[in-house]
Amino acid sequence: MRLSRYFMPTLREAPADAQIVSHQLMLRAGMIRQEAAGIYAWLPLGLKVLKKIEQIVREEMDRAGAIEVLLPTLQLADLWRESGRYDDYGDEMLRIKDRHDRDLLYGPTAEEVITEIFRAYVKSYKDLPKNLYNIQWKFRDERRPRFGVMRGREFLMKDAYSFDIDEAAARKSYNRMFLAYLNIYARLGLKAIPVKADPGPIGGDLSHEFIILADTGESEVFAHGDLVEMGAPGPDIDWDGDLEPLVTQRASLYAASDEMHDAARFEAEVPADKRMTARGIEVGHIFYFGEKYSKPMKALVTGPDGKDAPIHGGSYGVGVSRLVAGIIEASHDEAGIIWPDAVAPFGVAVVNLRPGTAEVDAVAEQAYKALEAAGKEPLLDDRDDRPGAKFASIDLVGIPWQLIVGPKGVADGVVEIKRRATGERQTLPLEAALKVIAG
Ligand code: 5CA
Repeated sequence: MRLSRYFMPTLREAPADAQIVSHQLMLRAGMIRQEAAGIYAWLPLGLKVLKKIEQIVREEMDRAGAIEVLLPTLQLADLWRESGRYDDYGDEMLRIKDRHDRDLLYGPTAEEVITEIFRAYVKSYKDLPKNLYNIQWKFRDERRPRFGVMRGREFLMKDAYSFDIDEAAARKSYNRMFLAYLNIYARLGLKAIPVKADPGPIGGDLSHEFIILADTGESEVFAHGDLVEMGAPGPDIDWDGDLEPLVTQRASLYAASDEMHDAARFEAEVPADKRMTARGIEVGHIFYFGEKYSKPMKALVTGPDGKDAPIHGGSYGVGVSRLVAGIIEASHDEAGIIWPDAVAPFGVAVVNLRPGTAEVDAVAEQAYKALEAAGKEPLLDDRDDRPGAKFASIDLVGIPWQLIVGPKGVADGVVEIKRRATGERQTLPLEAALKVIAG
């Protein structure tokens, strides 16, 4: 991509109402534009990052044996009347009427829709287990949408739904998702802590939230200071064993407490010198709820004994659009965003310091083409601008590498490369520079 033809509307300053760093940086980097409270347009750079996160989530769901579907954003209220949640859900549900005066809603989640699909086709225990997932926009009419895409009203969620014959099998499905979640966050370069959680309006008796630590987070985590091994399932996690953890030993500073919602009990059990609280961002939430939806909605399968029984279900959410902000909270400096390579909108910026000078243009073009051929998704900064302004905007948008081509270097047969995360610079002949970046 040539920056002179791209659409990357960076801002020198963030609007005053952006309170947290990820919101400020997403606005300044030209990633999103607010269209209404909690409703955002995704601009090219933001969309690229969103799609990369979405793809990592998709790959890990597929690897864990879940199967992708695409559900509609609008749902029939009658389905929610069947489960009993239509009235319970309250003001967060955006209710809509169509021209026939039918009650619809913009889905805040999809347990009812997926249960309706499942019961239409699956009738026998022989077809279980099944896990269907969906990456789709959701709407929750949050009382206080804030912090940009961190708490939006419209947001992108991956939601997976498991169907099993009994509780033991369902807990295995739950544990597979638990492990897949650890793998997702590890690939995104995040340290996410699983915390036992309150199932809230989704229901059920077993639930974990996945929290990344950040001072600006809205979730409070009670933790103690022992080192724990993550990646391998925890003590209460029995998993199939055929799904390999990507991180076999990720030492984390914090073991999250099971008593997140019961601070008093927690404090009684953990010695004072090991107690601490931290703030964090909830980037995923998984639930085991058994027959909560299958019973009222009559999602029954015939078991080996010939009897029909409701399936045991779970649901598993990842906040895909929230993760864009979460990664920025975890990875930035005074100059701007520092994208982990896995989700960077471009792998490298080729910064031409003197566009219009034939020899400099030639080297910049050569670098750009080589990096494109190597699959590094280069952005060619061919803008007619001061070097300082170019560096500032490339640092701001967080591209992991810069390859800088200027008249002096070209005369000496070298270019400069800079790693965004460390600021480390090297001056090298072009071929050697390309090797460092493209591996
Ligand atoms: N049905 C279940 C699992 S599929 C469910 O809806 N879970 S949830 O309510 O916990 O949402 C899943 C994830 O979506 C959350 O962990 C969070 O990361 C993200 N999320 C929830 N509400 C918002 C919001 N208003 N803005 C951005 N992300 C959100």
